[in-house]
Amino acid sequence: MASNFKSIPIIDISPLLSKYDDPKMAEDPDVSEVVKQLDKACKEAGFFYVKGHGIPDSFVKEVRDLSRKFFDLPYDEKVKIKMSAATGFRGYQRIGENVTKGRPDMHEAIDCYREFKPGMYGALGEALEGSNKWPDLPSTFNSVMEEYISLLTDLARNILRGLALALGGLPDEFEGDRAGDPFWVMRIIGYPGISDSKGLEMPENGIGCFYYPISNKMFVTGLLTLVNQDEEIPALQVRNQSGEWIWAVPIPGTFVCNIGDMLKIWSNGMYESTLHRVINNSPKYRVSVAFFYEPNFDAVIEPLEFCKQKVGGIQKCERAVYGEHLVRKVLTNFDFQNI
Ligand SMILES: O=C(O)CCC(=O)C(=O)O
Repeated sequence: MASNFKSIPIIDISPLLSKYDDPKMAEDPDVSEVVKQLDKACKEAGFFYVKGHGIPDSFVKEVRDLSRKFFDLPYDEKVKIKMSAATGFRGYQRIGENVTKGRPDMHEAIDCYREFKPGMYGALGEALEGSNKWPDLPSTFNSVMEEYISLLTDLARNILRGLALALGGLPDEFEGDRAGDPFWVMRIIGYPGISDSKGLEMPENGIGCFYYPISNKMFVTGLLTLVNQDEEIPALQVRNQSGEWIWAVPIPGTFVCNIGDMLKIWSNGMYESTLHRVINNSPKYRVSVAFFYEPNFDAVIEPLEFCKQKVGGIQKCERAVYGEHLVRKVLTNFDFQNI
């Protein structure tokens, strides 16, 4: 449960990255300091910024710039990579197709998932079978995004090594059968400003805004999310224990990270995901790129033994199979009738 935090901590993770393959990383005082901060942030807010992550700001910005260029294209161009059940829920969705608690969300997006061989996950994986749908324009979109995914996968894996230590485990606790083959998800998202509905009506009680409680949002189901947010527009808010919405203001050179529901189970409830929402009350169009580092598709998630031992061996969270959880969310997340 989040505390009454008033701001979101900023953690310099560079010591963690420089020692990531050192078998004695846990004993390094600088790594220990990062681990302490990660633990505090996960217990108190479920959210933190990371700086010192090693990915050049110019590249992070290029990813946002290309996203903005794509969303600026006419609808006829964007819809060429339209998402549907037949594309394995990969591709472009227009404003209003993504639904939270029956209400259309005020964003458009391209969704992509880790690709896998058809049949690899049996009947359960069928819903997500398909190749990612990259647009022809801007022409470098595909190559830049593929490189970004590769960098973010490594970065998230290294942050998780720190989180594993923070929980009291070994650095590679989330490797192998757990999340060694992460079923990553990436959402490239555009939020119209208040005067920019792109010809679509705003929902009744949300001028230029959309709300999405984490518990109801499909992609916030896994381990760790890294958000590359527009540097100009504060829009992401995180709810503290007393219900106040705390701004996750854009901080250049950082990613905003939050922990997911599968980490709650693995940590036996020590860490918990936190409600958040995005409200773009500015007249400007906002872009963000959210990368979700997830468990292996077929991972069975149950509280880690050492996390159970901390509370007298009591199991506080129910087991889940990640792929089942994800597919259930995907299948209830879209309203294609809106198209
Ligand atoms: O756009 C953002 O700032 C946050 C996106 C996000 O966290 C999500 O889609 O779950």
